[in-house]
Order: sequence, then C-alpha cells, then structure tokens
Amino acid sequence: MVQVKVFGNKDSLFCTRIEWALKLKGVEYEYLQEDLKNKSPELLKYNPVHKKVPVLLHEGKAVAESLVILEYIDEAWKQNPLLPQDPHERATARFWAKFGDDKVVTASVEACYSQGEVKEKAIESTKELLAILEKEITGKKFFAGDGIGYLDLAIGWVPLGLSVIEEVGEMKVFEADKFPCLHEWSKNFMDIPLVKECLPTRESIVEYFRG
Ligand SMILES: N[C@@H](CCC(=O)N[C@@H](CS)C(=O)NCC(=O)O)C(=O)O
Repeated sequence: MVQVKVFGNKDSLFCTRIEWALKLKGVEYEYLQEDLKNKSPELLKYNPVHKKVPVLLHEGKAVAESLVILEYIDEAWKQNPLLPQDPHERATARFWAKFGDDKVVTASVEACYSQGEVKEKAIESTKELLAILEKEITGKKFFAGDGIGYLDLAIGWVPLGLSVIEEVGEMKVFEADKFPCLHEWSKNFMDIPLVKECLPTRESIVEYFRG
C-alpha cells in the first residue's frame, strides 16, 4: 500500500516542489489531482485552514504548506538531505525560501494582474526583489552549492513561473541582462532531468494563470 499521497494540482508550481523533493529522496507517492474549482472532501479535511494544495499525507497524517512539507520530507527521509546541516545555513535557506514566497511571488503576481500605476509599482518592486536574489546566487551554481537543495526547490518556480507571469501580464520583469546569474541558475536548474520531468507544460500554466 502506498504510504505517501500528494493532494495537488499539476499546474501549481507549489505542488511541483513537493514532487521534486519526493523524487530526490526516492520516495514513491500517489498523486491525487485536485480540481481547485471543486475541491475534494479529503483536501478540505486535510487542509481545513487554508483549503489549498499541496497537502502531503504520510501514514494517514497530513502536512500542509509547501515549504513546511519540504522540511517534513527532509526530516522524514534522511537520504539525500535537502537542507544544509549547519544551523545558521539552515536558517538562511529558510529565510530566502520565505522571501521568495512572501515577497517575489506576491509582487510578481500583483504585477501580472493589476493595471496602471499599481502594475508599474509592482513591476518595479518585483525587479528590486529579483536583484536581491541575484546577489544571493552570484558565484554559485545552485543556491545549495554544487547540487540542488531545499532553496533551489523553493525558488524553482521562478524560471517557468515568471516567464508565464510575464506572458499573461504582458510585461517583462526577469531580463537576462539584468539578472545574469539568476538566469544561469535557471538554466542549470531546468537542465536537471528530474526537474524537467515534474514540470507542467508552459501552455497549461499559461491557461491556469489566465483562468
Ligand atoms: N502558501 C501555500 C500556497 C499554496 C497555493 O496557493 N495553492 C493554490 C494553487 S497554486 C491553491 O490551492 N489555490 C486554491 C485556492 O486558493 O482556493 C503553499 O506554499 O503551499
């Protein structure tokens, strides 16, 4: 019997993170595709607070919130560690993961869907936030070092997600000449077969964002 289930939606890059982590750990799982316009009773039962995907179910116990799930996976399956061992490095990786979700996701999504002055401001603030991430990745192949880790998975929505946000929002925020190191990281990250394997198609995310 499968001990691990993921309640997700294939067009959600928050959910892709979870698949990347499980595959890196070599953990088998069952993927339950949620219709976000008609959520299953199980999803509502296992994530009653936020009612969002992803939710991980392990031996009948639920974990919600993708960054929390990544940490859970790292603690439950010790092989191929995702977080560094050093406490300060661990805290720093968590800090930047939260920065990505709280700041970069929020600003770029706002830029995508807003208009006029609000849009212009959100575009500017997205670029400022990306410049901060650019500094973080400068001089490194991956955020975690030579190989990918927790922070790479957390920032992993950027290559495909930002380009879709740019298309749907009819704007440009992630210019290659302004963010050369982040672009290089994006290329290195997207070249990893396991990363590619879990990603939805660009067309389906575009449709998802338009919806
Ligand atoms: N902070 C959450 C965000 C998850 C999230 O926003 N999930 C979206 C799909 S991308 C969702 O379930 N949306 C359904 C809804 O808001 O009703 C996480 O990291 O897990």
